[in-house]
Amino acid sequence: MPVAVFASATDDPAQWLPALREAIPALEVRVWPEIGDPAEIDYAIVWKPPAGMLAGLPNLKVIYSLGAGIDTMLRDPTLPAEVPLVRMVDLSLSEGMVEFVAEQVLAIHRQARTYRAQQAAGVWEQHDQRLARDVTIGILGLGTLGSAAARALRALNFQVAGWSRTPKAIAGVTTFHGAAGLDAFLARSEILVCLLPATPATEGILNIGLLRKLKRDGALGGACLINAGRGALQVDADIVAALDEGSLAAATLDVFPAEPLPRESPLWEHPQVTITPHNAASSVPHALVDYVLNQITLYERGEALENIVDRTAGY
Ligand code: NDP
Ligand code: OXD
Repeated sequence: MPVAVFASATDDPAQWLPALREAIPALEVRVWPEIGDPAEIDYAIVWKPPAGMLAGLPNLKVIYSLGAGIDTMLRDPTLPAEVPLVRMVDLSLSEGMVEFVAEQVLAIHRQARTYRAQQAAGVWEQHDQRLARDVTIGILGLGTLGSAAARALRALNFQVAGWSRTPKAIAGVTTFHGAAGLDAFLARSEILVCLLPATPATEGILNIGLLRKLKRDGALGGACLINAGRGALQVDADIVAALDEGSLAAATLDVFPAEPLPRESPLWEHPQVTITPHNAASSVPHALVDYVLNQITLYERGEALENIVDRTAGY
């Protein structure tokens, strides 16, 4: 019987094990650090495993990440280079991210912050309603999650553009790519949604220089940022500075360079900032075990694995 080790920095094994054991009865699952003989482990099912852990499993065949972003794992210099790393790509994650992005875009578009403040003050006052067709949204990253968000925002009739590393074609979405396409993309984006992975090329991309290039004279009367990609993409101090100087009108942040966001961060108290605790799209055990099951089945049958991380690209 093949043996898997389960290790997660944030997930409770008690939530995963029954689902894994029910879906894959022919798999023995051991929970880190009680793994018995490391040489018996065939598969690792992990989220942010301890550095060095995977290197200690000499017969590991495949590493399955419980998350879509594998930047933390790639930062471990001991990560076995010869073992395929499969990242999580699942409709449940895409649906969660689409809901989050749509929720936050609509909150900006429909002036939710203003109406909440008015309610708190007992004020009855209507403000002009903008039309989605007049609002321009730019999505950084047009992969699994970014393209799903782009399609959903198009369905709501926003003007949507996207930026990626390589050229893309998505019906109804204006696409840009590479360094040469970035400024034109930013210049037309009033709401910037970031769904990029954290790589050496994207780290710190959400800095004051970039934020100042966003469109401020559109239907919303200001530029807004939504980052649900990774905290390493953003420079927190630059976001505060951009808000304070007016380059940004609002920011919604689900991810941070340091998580949990330290209590002393000025972002917590900033009136134009919305904070969520890195839960834009969470891995839900019963929705994701089928993915792991399919991947293990593919491997056991000698078929090609899906969604193997390209370690040279870093995502
Ligand atoms: P994908 O790998 O499918 O997509 C990544 C996209 O980013 C691709 O379009 C890629 O372009 C683009 N990209 C990468 N590097 C660059 C670059 N240097 N310049 C321009 N574009 C670039 O990832 P997913 O859509 O599945 O996930 C995206 C990220 O979302 C994850 O890496 C993770 O960090 C984050 N995430 C956050 C969650 C949350 O709860 N907050 C939940 C899940 C994921 P190309 O296609 O041309 O290569
Ligand atoms: C992920 C995440 O990458 O939850 O899946 O951040």
